[in-house]
Amino acid sequence: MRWKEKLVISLLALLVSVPAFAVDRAAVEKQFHAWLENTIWPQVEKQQVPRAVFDAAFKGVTLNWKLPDLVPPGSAPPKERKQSQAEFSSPGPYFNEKRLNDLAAIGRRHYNANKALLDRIESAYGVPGRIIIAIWGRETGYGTAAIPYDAMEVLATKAFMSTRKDMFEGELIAGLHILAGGDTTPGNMKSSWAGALGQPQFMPSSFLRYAVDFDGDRKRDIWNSKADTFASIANYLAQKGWQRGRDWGYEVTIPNNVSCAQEGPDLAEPIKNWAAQGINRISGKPFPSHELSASGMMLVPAGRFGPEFIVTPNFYVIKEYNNSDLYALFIGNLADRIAYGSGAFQASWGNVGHMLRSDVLKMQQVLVAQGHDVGKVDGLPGYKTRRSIGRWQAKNGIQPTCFPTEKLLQQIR
Ligand SMILES: [Ca+2]
Repeated sequence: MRWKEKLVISLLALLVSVPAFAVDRAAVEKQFHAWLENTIWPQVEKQQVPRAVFDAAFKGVTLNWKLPDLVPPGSAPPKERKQSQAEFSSPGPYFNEKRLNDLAAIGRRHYNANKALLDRIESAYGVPGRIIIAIWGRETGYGTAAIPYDAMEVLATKAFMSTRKDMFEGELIAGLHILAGGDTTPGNMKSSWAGALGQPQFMPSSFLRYAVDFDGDRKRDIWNSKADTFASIANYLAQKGWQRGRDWGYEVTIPNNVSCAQEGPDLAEPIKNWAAQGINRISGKPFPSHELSASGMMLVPAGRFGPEFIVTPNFYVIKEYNNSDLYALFIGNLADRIAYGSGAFQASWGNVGHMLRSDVLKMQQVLVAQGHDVGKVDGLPGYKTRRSIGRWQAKNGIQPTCFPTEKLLQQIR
């Protein structure tokens, strides 16, 4: 949940979501309040949410017409933007060096200043402080990002009239349970424009499941308490399966004669098996001995054109926070900078990307017709597409590169 990107997306969405005709806002506002009373209240009443909590939650709440993706009653849902003409973005720009460097400098100060607290949290949940601080930095700029919205206003508006009403109705009801539990008050329950709460940016349903009180005041305060924020992030990752004592992954070099088509979470091998193929850490250090018998997976987000990794299952746990390989790599890289003073990935991101998704889609269709599993046929080169490309290349006597390029588009037809 990247607040800066979200801001950009929300601005873009604002441009496209303005209904083509005038909506009678006063009438819609009336419908909204009737809907709260007739649709939401009966549900939460059955779930033992007190009436006083319900009333306090919606006191003074009105629809927020400035939110993106709104579909007021009586208006047509926004047309889906056509994706096929879009380019998929190349991974390089995601790792803006200045941004990462700045984030790391500030993160290191927080890491050192909170070392004792982070150590206690690691011993309770098994998640290292460097990972917690990196996620906190990425999500809300170490708690400095504005989280300006009243959560109930956002959740209620989106549950009443947005493109994802059903999901938000569940989150609205979860929000009422948070208030009923007494962790915070309506005035303090702040969210992003998308309803993500507090410094860890939890949706309300995640808050109910994963937020914890770590400073002992019996309130899970992810808005104001650092201890609660850090421990809640750690508990989230722990519940998602974080393996204590293991790192997230390592940048490596893969020898030319070793195929990149061995990528993917479903092709895990003990790390010593990867090392036996000649795959070594790019830093020149050996893999830590306690990792050698544990499982690792090859990850090549830009095929042979960019940095190469052996990641651990913890990499995929970070993806539970935000389902993107690049997000998880960003967190891992930032965490390493914070704790070890390291820098950018050593290999450079090649100048790849710049292809139309429709062209990648064509390649995927040919590969599927030839019996390959490319995952979702969506014009995006995920790991199954990348490794199918590598297998196709090997079969056709071409050195596998495992990434779509213009040249390959001419070859795979
Ligand atoms: Ca607390």
